[in-house]
Amino acid sequence: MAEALDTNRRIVFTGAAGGVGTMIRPLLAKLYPGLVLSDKVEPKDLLPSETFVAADLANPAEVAALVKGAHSVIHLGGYSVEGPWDAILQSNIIGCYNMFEAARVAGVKRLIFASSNHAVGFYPRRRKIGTDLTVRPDSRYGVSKAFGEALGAMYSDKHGMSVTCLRIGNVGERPLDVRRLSIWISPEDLVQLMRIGLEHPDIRFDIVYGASDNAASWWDNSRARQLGYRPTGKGEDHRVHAVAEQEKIGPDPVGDLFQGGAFCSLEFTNDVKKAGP
Ligand code: 15L
Repeated sequence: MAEALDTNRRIVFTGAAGGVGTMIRPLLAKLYPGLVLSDKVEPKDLLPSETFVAADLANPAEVAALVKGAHSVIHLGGYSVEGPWDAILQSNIIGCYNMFEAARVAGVKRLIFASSNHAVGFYPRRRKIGTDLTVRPDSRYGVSKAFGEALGAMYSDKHGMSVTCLRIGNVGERPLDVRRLSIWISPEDLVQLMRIGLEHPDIRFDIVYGASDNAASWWDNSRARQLGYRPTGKGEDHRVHAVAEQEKIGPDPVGDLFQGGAFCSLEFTNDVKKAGP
């Protein structure tokens, strides 16, 4: 039987003070009154109605205290771009492990993990990809997201946790450039995917793409659709803006070939013909 939905249950939301967290906080709060926001530092605009618990993901005791009594976790916290190894290691590798392990110990039932397109950033733009394929990270950051997906699979298979990995493209009010026409997701559509992860009765372990209904998409998101995802954002509605912004950026001989864009060209020393599958 499907588990009864209690929207008042404790749902821990990490990374609440970050860019994406700030965009979706009000949307989630309307749906889940039991939402507990977390980050290293309290957001400046915290409302009296919002609950906040500070936690450093690299500190296992703080993460354990945060998830105690939680039914579900939305794990957006961590380093959100390419960075030095130690920063990625502390926030996204150790931090992500601390979160999954604390969630297991606390008996958390569902975990939504914010993965990223950069776990598969070296796939060429001309290729349409699903989620059932080898990861091709384009950065240390992308590797950390692939690690988080792998942790999710292990905690699901070994401990029965329901885990949904959202391979997020780029979240915002509209696509920022031509690449983002293929990977953009509106805050509303992202929350729709999180809702599926928090409520769908059939999820054991799933990876879906965090993308709106983009005509230029490089991703086969049929699993998300099967789970009931009906995105309302359409990247093409913003094409004129995206093309104008792209003209200001100019060409990137490496990044323009691959889905991960500039993350691929960062520190790149290979022959471009030998990169990617
Ligand atoms: C991401 O994963 C990052 O968190 C975000 O800052 C963007 O760079 C995005 O990917 C993107 O690929 O546009």
